[in-house]
Amino acid sequence: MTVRAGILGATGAVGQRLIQLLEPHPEFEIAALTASEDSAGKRYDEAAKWRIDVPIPDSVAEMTVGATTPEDVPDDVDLIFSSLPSSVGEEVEPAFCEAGYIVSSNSSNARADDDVPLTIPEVNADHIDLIEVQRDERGWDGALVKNPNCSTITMVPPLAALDEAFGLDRITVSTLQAVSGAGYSGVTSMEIIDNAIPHIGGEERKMETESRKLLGEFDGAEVSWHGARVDASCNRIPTLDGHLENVWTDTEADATVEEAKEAMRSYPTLDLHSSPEQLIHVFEQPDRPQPRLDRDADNGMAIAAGGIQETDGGLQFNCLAHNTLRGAAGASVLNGELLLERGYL
Ligand code: 2RA
Repeated sequence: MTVRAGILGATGAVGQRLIQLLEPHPEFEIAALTASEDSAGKRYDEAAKWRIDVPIPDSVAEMTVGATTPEDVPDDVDLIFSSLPSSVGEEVEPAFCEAGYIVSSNSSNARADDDVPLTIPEVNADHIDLIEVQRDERGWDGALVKNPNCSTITMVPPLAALDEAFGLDRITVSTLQAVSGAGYSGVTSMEIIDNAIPHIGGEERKMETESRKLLGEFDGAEVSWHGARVDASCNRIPTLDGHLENVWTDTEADATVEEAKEAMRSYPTLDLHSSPEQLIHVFEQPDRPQPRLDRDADNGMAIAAGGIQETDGGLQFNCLAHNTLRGAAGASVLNGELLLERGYL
């Protein structure tokens, strides 16, 4: 089955990354692009005035952009990818679900809702079946599925590996986040060169709550959030792409560095590196394979972990991921693959 995909917010940084990942993808074809009212009716290459350094094929550049309403998206679109500002998403995404569309969303609204699947396929794929609860409660023919914040995605797979092996009592994280996480306003703010900004609005609470939902247990009816205490501090630094994070965990069981390495080494999509910054260059390879759920593929969508050390309470490690390729856009595409794999498309 080829999934006909629509992209809401197609002209933004994440929208452009979605085009980059979906256009060559064997299971998806881009069938609709939407953006602001001002852009509606224009060719994509006219509407997308501000461009990040990703290839936009002619077939997409020539497409006409619609307005971000269900009326402007063809009925035969099977899956909507959304990367809208949360203030827009909280209005628009339910309208698409009521109209019968399934939405794989990177927008931060509704991630904590009890009936909304918040998924990283390698970590908690079974949570996707919350869709059934959502449809019963909301009467939608469509469905809303969320991926977490890109900074959350970077740390949760390595944390899941340690949680499975040792149990986690407490998680503390300090992030060093690239400016591309802030989209247009971020990338143009490279004036922060030789500076660091010790706060990213709302980011800390997103990481603290989303990680507990992702690491929680799903019994078929509801998710019991993980009981670990999570504290986050988020910093913006002058790099273009790639979130680097320092994580401390208090483990329930004693854990050695070697045991932690083994737990991470065998966890899907984790690349264990002695120094995680090596990985960022993998994402920039022009011939990098597309994101796939295939655990064994060297798909370049891995999350680097490394620098594991023992601490008084447990372990400390570093992790790094490309925030718009493995985070944002890639996370939404991997959830699209999960929806397809589980028969929801
Ligand atoms: C950021 N994680 O980096 C947030 C949203 N992309 O700004």
